Amino acid sequence: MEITASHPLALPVGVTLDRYIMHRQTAFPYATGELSQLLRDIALAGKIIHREVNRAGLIDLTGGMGVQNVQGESQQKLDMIANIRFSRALKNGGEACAIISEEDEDIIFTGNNNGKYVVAIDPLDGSSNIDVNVSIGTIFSIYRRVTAIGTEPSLADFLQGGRRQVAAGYILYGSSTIMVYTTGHSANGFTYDASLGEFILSHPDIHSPADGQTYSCNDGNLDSYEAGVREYLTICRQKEYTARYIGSLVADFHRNLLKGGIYLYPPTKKSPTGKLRLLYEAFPLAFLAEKAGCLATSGHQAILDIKPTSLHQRTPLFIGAPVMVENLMGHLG
Ligand code: FBP
Repeated sequence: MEITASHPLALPVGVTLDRYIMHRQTAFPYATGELSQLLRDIALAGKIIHREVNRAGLIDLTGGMGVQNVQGESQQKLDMIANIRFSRALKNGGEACAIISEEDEDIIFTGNNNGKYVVAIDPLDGSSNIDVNVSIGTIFSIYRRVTAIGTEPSLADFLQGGRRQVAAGYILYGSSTIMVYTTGHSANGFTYDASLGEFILSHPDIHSPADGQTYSCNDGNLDSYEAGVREYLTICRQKEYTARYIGSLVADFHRNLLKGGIYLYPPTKKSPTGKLRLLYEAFPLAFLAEKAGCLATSGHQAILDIKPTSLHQRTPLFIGAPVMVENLMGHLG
């Protein structure tokens, strides 16, 4: 059998996440490899969750735990599994001195007080979709601590503000599993090849379209949206834009990032300050979005300029193609 240049066997395997991280690290002479290792620890936990999500129906990992998390939401079994897996990977990795998670009320101290970083994480986003085989994801945000290395980390390490993130991203468990992240320069996506056990660079240097024709919001909340949001959505419909709402923020965000679009979760009667959490949903996606040329706002200010005051505070979120977000802002007071 002749292996021509276009034959699949002739194609290079591609750039693995590990190799990409090492390559990027050489760009920073002062880099010590701790952030690189932390990203690897997150990727490792992502591979394990990929496996658990794929076989959830076979190993009784679907359904609720019968308990509520700090958000007052019923905790799904996979929420708990993902939370344990990420916490364990970060503890064993040794680079993170503390974690906050959507599933835990308080700061999780890893015991690695010599760790330079803290991590804010939504272990499994899109909980309402877990049992019905719809895409779900993990969202993470990393800060260099402000407290002294060797001491016990504190709240101050987590309330630094979105522009102080040193890395942020998500892992989407969808038709394929993809990890998309930034360390403050470009946004890159790595698709998981389970046969190799490797994340492979598949979406280098993502630049999102400046405009789009897709809007993502829970239409069921329409009546409780403020007038300006309803005005904007009416114009989207008049322009025959496409409504797409998966109900998993990571999945809706990923589609809009690649194809152009806007995701809206405005204040509602049920969630007057917005539903989404600032530290481990809005900040990381806003940090990534801005590196890909998108905008993210609360309706009053850029998400990354919000001064955080508590671990699980919520915010309205409008994020996506800059032209669409600016048009929306034109309708908000
Ligand atoms: P969690 O599942 O992590 O709590 O995230 C919140 C979320 O599920 C987002 O993923 C999603 O976009 C939104 O809430 C869906 O909310 P609603 O069901 O109110 O439309």
